[in-house]
Amino acid sequence: MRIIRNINDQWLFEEKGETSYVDLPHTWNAIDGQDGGNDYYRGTCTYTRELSKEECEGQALFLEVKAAAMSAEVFLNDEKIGGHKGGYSAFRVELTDKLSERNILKIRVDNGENDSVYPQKADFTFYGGLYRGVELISVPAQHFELLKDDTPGIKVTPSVDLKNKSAKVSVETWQNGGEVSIIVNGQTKTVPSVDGHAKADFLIENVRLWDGKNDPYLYTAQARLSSGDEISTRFGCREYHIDPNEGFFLNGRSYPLRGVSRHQDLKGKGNAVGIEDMKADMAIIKELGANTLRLAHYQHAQDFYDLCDENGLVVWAEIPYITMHMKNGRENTLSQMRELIVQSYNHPCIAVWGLSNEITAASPANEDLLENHRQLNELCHRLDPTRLTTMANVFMLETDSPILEIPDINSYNLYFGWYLGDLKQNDGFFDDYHRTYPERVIGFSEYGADANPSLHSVHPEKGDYSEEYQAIYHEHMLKMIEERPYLWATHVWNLFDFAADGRDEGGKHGENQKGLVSFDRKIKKDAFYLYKAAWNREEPFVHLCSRRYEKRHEDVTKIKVYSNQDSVALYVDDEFIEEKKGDKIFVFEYRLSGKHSVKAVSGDVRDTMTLEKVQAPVASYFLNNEVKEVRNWFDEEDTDPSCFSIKDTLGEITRHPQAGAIVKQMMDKASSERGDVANAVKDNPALQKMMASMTMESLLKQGGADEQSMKQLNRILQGIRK
Ligand code: GCB
Repeated sequence: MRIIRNINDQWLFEEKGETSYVDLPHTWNAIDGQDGGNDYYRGTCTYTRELSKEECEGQALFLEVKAAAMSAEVFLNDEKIGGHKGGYSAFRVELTDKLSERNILKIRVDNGENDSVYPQKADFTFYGGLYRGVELISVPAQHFELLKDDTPGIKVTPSVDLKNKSAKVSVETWQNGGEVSIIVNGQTKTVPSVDGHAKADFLIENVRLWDGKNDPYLYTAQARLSSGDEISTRFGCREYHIDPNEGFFLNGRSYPLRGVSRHQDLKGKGNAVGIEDMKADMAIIKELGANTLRLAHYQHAQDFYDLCDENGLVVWAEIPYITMHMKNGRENTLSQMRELIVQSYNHPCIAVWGLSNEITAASPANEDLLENHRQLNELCHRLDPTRLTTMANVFMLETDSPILEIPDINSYNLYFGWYLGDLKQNDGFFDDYHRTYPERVIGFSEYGADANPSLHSVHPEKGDYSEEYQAIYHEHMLKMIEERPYLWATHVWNLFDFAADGRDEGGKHGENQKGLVSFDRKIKKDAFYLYKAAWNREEPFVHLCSRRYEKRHEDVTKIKVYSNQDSVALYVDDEFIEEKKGDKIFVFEYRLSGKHSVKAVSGDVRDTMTLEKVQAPVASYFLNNEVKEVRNWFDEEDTDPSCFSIKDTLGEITRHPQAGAIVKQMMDKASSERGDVANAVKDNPALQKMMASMTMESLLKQGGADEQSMKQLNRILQGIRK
């Protein structure tokens, strides 16, 4: 018999000499890790608990720590009995021979700076603590393996024959001797343990596939030893492959992966979330209709991979080898990857292993970094020949970098239209890449724009943090993705706002606000409904956008509706205004005069909001309460398209001798004034290429040019024929 007891209650917690009793899951950064200033406590804390006699019963006893962020040392009765490096994977320690009359367990956990444990530099809070709970596992003397990388002891490798509708299922177990009975789909096989390893193959005829969202069917494999120890795991039978032109295929048919990324933390709780929180997140993902998740930037809870199995989501799983390569960190990348794969191997949801994220952002792609990636890639293939490897590259990594040849498939994180550049550069980047490397698989691992749902704008602009700019940004991205079926997967950054204590922007402290949903999960921003309209075809809905922009000062206002229906009717104050046919986005105009109730209707579904005409723009809708003149002078100027203008890209302009000379002169002057930055651009061909595809208008705005000088340059360019 195997008895699993959670021991999550009543731990004596000590932080900087102060003690209190806490229950697990627990983090010490739930508040200071989320309030901005980048000043949350990073150091060592201890958790101590006496184990009762009953909890120590059994022939062999193991402690399982589901996660200890970021490193841990385990002591029993003051003797060190184990330790672990890495804050996102589980680890076990055997207690059996160390037990005495009274047993005091102490776990010292450390999230301080460290030059050999990842992550150390990244855009999220490195919460410390025992944030996924702790268990005691009591087993007979003869038992399945528990120690090696916290293995579940049972490994299932299905291989599907789509033509014959069958699956060969190979089940392996590890144990300290005896015979093993393995049961799969009603068939039992008894096999000997040879050198601690047993293996049995099964054939499932008329196999029911794990078929993504359509039918995420799960089988169970069980294994028993004569001692009574018993383990089981769920698994799914599925086949996938990826085509450089046509993208992802699941079970033989095209299944474009379109979805979001998720960080695991929650407002007020940090990373110490429970199963109910995870289920609530999954309900939101189901409502959105995504069919894939990038579970960034580290191993997530096994409970969450279970939820993905059950709900048919195709998952990208990764380790926190992120932003900055550390010369002492290689062993840690390998151990975190080994644990991720060993602990998560049986989940059918997982399709790819992510080697790293934006690793060249703060480190050169030197030989040490390349070798680290080669070893990771080789490790993934050795431990798991059934899955592909990938990595998420930063936008300024040149596409001919040798690092792109290491993983099986590629992906880029691009933020054109948010941190820099124009939305259209995203389109151009992928078109160029696909043209240059038609045989390579490419995906879009991150894209997003921050939005604070209390900020609003009638003329949304990059950098204004308005809910409206985020919506426009995603409208562009959704269309660009729909037009590029070769993208093997696309993941919005991020589904939820998350804690990044180093951030202090967009009217909030300590949050990255690129979420489609707020950090407390209470507000679904407009962009959420855009994707819902595209991805959730089952649940008819209409959604009125900018509902929080209630007090409007413009005379004629825009009323935008997102819907998965093909027509939407608008009513104001119960009077029918107009019905429009369309696809996902429906835009109406209405002249305001006082307070109105607005209703959007399609068939049986409706949404309502109130609007009110006010005399002046409401300051609280603007970042820092600074009311901006709501007009874009450029759109009001008459532009002759046969002549150059600042709407043309730098590349287009510089190719023309006369226009090019003018712009070059202007840029030389600017670079002599801004030395270092300009030199960095000069020496970086990837950045130069990027700038060439940006419009002059966007470059000027980014460089802080004022309206006058932009108008002046525009007038000069308008005098030059194309
Ligand atoms: C990235 C990183 C991610 C950040 C994101 C952002 O490229 O991979 O960790 O949170 O950008 O919002 O800047």
